[in-house]
Amino acid sequence: MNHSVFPEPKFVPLDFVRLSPEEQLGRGAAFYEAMRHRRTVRDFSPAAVPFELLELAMRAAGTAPSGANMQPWRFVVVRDKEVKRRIREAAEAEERASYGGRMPERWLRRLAPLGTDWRKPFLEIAPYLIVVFRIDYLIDPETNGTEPTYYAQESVGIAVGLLLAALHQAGLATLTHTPSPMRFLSEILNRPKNEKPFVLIPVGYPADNAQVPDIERKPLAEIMEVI
Ligand code: IYR
Repeated sequence: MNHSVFPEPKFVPLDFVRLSPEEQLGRGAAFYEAMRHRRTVRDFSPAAVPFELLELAMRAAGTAPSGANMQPWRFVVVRDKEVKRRIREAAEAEERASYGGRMPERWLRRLAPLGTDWRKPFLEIAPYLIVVFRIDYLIDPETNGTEPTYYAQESVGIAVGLLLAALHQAGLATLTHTPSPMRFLSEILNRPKNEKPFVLIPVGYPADNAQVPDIERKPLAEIMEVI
């Protein structure tokens, strides 16, 4: 019996499909096989993408677990050419300062294998930019009082992982771009003050001649430990 002042929690039966061991292995392997081909892409084609694919991926991202189920994410999709142009301009201004001295040498050394620089043409070329915002607190419209969300950083990180996987499964290329600082995104996109820019994700098809850095993923033995 719940004697507290809170309402009783309501439960429903779990909707869970128990797979055969063969199905489990098959599906587990197929997902890994798909995901190991996912690459961060910086050479985009301007070719149009069905918007429905983005909607499906955002629905998938929205299934992520979150602290107290507060779902502290907002996905702002930019397709407007002029808004994309302004985002590119502002991002390149920040990146110029970052590459031109704000990032310490050891950071630049780490980035060297990726071949990145301050230029961000993909921000205008990719047909869509998904700008993910993290909601750090709620604002009561009546009282203007605030209430925190919980584990917002972790929750949004998980949602973005699902978003990237879903877009990849739908045959689209993505880039997790984090121009720093990202305040300009709040301004250009007119976001309320309780939303913080989290990551900027250009979405589209790769350019025909797209190249990616020749870098490796750590083997399982290096990322897993079983006690
Ligand atoms: N934000 C810059 C620099 C950059 C930083 C990291 I950490 C990367 O993995 C890649 C790039 C940029 O987007 O170029």
